[in-house]
Amino acid sequence: MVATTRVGSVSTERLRAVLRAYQINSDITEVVRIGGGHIHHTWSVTTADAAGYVVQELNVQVFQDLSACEENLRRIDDLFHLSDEQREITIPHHLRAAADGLHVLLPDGSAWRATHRVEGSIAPQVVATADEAVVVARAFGTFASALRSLPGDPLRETIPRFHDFRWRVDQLRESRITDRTGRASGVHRELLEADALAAELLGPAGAVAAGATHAVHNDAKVTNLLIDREGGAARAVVDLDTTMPGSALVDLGELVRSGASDRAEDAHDIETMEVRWPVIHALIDGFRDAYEFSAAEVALIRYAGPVLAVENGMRFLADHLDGDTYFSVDRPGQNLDRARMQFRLAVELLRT
Ligand code: GN1
Ligand code: MG
Repeated sequence: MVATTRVGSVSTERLRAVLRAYQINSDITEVVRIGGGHIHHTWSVTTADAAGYVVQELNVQVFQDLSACEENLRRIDDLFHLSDEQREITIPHHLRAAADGLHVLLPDGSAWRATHRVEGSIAPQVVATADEAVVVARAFGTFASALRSLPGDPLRETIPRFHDFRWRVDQLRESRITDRTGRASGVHRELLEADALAAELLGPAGAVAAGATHAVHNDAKVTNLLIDREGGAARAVVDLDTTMPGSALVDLGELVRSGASDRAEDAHDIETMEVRWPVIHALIDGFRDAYEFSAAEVALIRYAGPVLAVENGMRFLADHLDGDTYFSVDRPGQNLDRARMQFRLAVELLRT
């Protein structure tokens, strides 16, 4: 058993308390921080009986309505795990705590969730090849397609106005005017770039997000898929808190903007960055293999990537101005780097 140590700002004592709430009393033998996500904090936890779990401390500033998340997750979980249909793609199995709840609250007020670990899987940070891109995009297309048959009422909105492009423009303007951290004068060029790109894409953005008839993932970045460590096959779609009514074009746009370059999302050296058109085409083809767009949607596919790049870029830039309160950062300027990368991507993607 490991003594009480701290791994990436969590103590094993807290993890033990979380697992106990799920009736798991076995000792913890290994804790590994899983990076990559900007919102929740995530650890891979192994217990003495060789079971593996993924334990997350939830960001309740971002997800303020945990009961909406809980209700949605339960229904998504049922769709993927209880229906008789054989599915090509799945999601991790959520652990159930007392009274069957998915979330647990510790006495300190923190909120947690745990799933069984998808053994033998990894979450690559970049898509390396066009073949990999097909696998990743087909998985998200399959996921969106499966959600078409979710019975009952629409899923609940877990974050209001999440893909409301115009509202994101307004939010950035507000952050610039408030200038809480005095950073606005240092990002004059980026603000002008955001204005120009947003003006160009306002119309297409409305069309891309419109027609939201069923639930989609809404955060379909390439890193939100687990693939098989050995064969590279898709294993499970993760990060399901934003799965709610939306547009499949938004999911495709997220895939394109997150898979278009071989650089990390916060790379410095973007001047020499080139978008990888074979990978982009593979992402589009892979998604369309599994998900049928209407003719009107097909006509908008070319805008999906640029719209989502600019939307994310505006959000990163606003957060930089606000003092990095939304997306987690490891260093100052990281959100600014992320914003620059997204604007650069949008320019490249619009060039054709
Ligand atoms: C966040 O949680 P994560 O890192 O998968 C964000 C997405 C952004 C993404 C940018 C709830 O996703 O909307 O596109 O960062 N999620 C939320 O990398 O805001
Ligand atoms: Mg994630």
